[in-house]
Amino acid sequence: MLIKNAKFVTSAADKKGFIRADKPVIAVCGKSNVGKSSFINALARNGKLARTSNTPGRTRLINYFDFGEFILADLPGYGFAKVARQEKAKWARLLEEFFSEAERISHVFSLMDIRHDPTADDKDMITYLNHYVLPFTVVATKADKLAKTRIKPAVRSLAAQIGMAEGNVIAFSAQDGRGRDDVIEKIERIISVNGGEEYEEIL
Ligand SMILES: Nc1nc2c(ncn2[C@@H]2O[C@H](COP(=O)(O)OP(=O)(O)OP(=O)(O)O)[C@@H](O)[C@H]2O)c(=O)[nH]1
Ligand SMILES: [Mg+2]
Repeated sequence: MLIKNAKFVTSAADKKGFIRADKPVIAVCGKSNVGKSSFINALARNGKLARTSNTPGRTRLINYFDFGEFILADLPGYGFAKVARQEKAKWARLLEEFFSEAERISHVFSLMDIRHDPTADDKDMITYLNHYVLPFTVVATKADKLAKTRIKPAVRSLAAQIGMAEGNVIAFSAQDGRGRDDVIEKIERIISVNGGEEYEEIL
């Protein structure tokens, strides 16, 4: 699959803003600063598509990007301590609404930092995805920050801690492009599924 000219579509602050797409919508979730926007930019090969930032909690809206054959939804990050309680409640409601319309979401990329153990929030997110019976893949971000020999053991450890098969965890780096091909291959499989029959098998 060739990705070119990925474009920003729209932002949604609430349920009314959710889009009804005629192609698969794939969500990207993870804690603040884990690299969600950078992941999207790396797939698009466009560093300016999604806004990235050193300041965690930057993306407060759901941002949709059209990749031609599919849509990526950049979800606001969780686990940012400095956010006010009211803001957190708003976030929770937005995500709840988003995931509760599971039939509109073809897949979720759940991003976790390859250097750290999954946080309680990361584990909650996995529980949540399982609860809504959403197919997902874990993307272990910032792999360039580990020595090459440590990448595989880190993936294995991450997979074990969240009770997933190693094959469902992809080491990724927005910086050096590691894992980009694996993610695209995964997306190809997701969008080639038609009629939902194969989904039932996967689930
Ligand atoms: N070295 C390295 N840095 C990365 C990588 N991905 C993201 N970063 C850096 O991590 C910081 C956060 O990246 P973002 O992509 O903005 O993270 P985010 O998950 O979208 O953050 P929020 O929108 O705040 O939830 C930025 O300074 C990025 O440059 C990566 O693969 N390698
Ligand atoms: Mg972001």
